[in-house]
Amino acid sequence: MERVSRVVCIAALILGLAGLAIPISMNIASVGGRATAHAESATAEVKIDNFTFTPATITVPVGAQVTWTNRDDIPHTVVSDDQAIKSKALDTDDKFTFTFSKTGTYTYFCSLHPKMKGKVVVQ
Ligand SMILES: [Cu+2]
Repeated sequence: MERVSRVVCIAALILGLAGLAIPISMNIASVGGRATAHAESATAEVKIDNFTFTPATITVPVGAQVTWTNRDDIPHTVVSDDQAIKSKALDTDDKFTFTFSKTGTYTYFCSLHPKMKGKVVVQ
């Protein structure tokens, strides 16, 4: 009898450990998926650094929020070619967020440095 209960106890311990391990590994998997699948998530980030939008072209689903962050020491803006998107001058570490609710290709530039260009493709 004692032997049986010890086996049961060990089995319960193993199941318990497995039960703990499964949620942990699932969490790691979902975090990894979120980090790599930018195009499938509802938000996207564009950095402005060294007079460059990075990435220059991003593809996002309808309804996605795109946030631009100015990492440069000088101000920049985000202005779409049709002026529908228009940020104020962004100082260092300022952010600008726009929600894209319609499909299409949105080309934009910095109104202070018109050679700076970028593109958002909304699918
Ligand atoms: Cu600029």
